[in-house]
Amino acid sequence: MNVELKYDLENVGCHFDIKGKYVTAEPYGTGHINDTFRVTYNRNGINVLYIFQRINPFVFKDPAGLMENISRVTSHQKIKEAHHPQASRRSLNFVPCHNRTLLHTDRKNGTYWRCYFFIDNARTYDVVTSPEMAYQAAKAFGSFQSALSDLGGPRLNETIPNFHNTPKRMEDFENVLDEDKENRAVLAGEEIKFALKWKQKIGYLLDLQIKGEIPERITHNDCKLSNILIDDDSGEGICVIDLDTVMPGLSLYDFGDMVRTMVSPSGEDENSLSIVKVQIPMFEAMVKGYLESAGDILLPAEKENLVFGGKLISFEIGLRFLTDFLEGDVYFKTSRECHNLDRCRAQFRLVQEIEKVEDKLNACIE
Ligand code: ADP
Ligand code: GN1
Ligand code: MG
Repeated sequence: MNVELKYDLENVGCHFDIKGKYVTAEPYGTGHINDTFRVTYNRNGINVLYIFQRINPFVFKDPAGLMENISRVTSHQKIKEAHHPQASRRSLNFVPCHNRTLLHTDRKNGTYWRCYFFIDNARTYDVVTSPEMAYQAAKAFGSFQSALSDLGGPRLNETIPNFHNTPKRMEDFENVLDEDKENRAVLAGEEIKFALKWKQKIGYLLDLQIKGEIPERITHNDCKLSNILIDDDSGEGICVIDLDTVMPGLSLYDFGDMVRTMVSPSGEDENSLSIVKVQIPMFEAMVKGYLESAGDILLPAEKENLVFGGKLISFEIGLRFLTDFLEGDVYFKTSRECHNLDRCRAQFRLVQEIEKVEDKLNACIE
């Protein structure tokens, strides 16, 4: 169904403290989880844009805890960026509801909405187009991690428990595979074999954490290229978005997701697998950007495992796509048949491509 028609966005907007008259709304972005719209209001003859987002209730069970995290994180970013001439574009800004809360609760449908000021003159990309873009995006994600390294107060809420616990993801996969309720395992024989073969490597980062070699940090946990707004004029990564999974994690989960989404010229769901490959200049640019902004906070074991982080997260997200394919596409939005299987194949191919050039990639870090 067309998501635009599912919601009365003008009515949703009535709950937020927006000045002006509703004009129009359109689905926006390429996120797999929430429903996002760009909404136009007319205020004294001038069009003003907002982002309305319906939080996916199947995925996020504690919207209040999630918004508490985002408020704390964006407030901290604002303190750090206070003197920047473009401060208002460098972190997300909410439009509150009339009752001053940040979420509009639609009790009838059991859903939650939020509204952001639209950050203009910037966009997200699904595929990296230059080393400069990889550098800028990685630098911005690194600054984000670094800025949050001194966030005070209690531990952030875990908005999705065990989000990057790869052994737990493997357990979920094996349960879904045992059940094979959609009879799809037959379509994914090679991928299932690949997943099971990787099983002995997936606890490595958690083991390093237990040994105290890598620390828990506040991480973004969804550092894909399309979660950073790139400024149209300067090309700078100006605003890290999609903060729903900001919570305690490992820095290598974030760097790993950057590798997953920035080294290959292919999209995440590329079905010509020969296009999936590692472009060393992109990796070099990413390492440079990330270490420039986060290098000072990282420990040696974190720097030494950047390439492993890339492999692990590419594998883990591939495993999640495979699990969802076997389960009947209940989690990630899909727009074609076998979409999740295609996504899985592209991630697993990337793991293999990274393995082929691992030594060269490690040499870039040194
Ligand atoms: P999802 O959780 O579904 O991935 P995102 O929070 O990533 O949703 O938002 C989806 C898209 O909406 C982004 O890729 C981006 O293009 C756009 N977007 C989100 N927030 C803003 C904002 N404040 N200003 C401009 N564009 C935004
Ligand atoms: C989802 O929301 P979005 O599209 O930015 C997913 C990530 C995956 C990503 C794969 C909450 O991110 O974990 O890595 O798809 N988010 C959630 O593209 O599961
Ligand atoms: Mg997103």
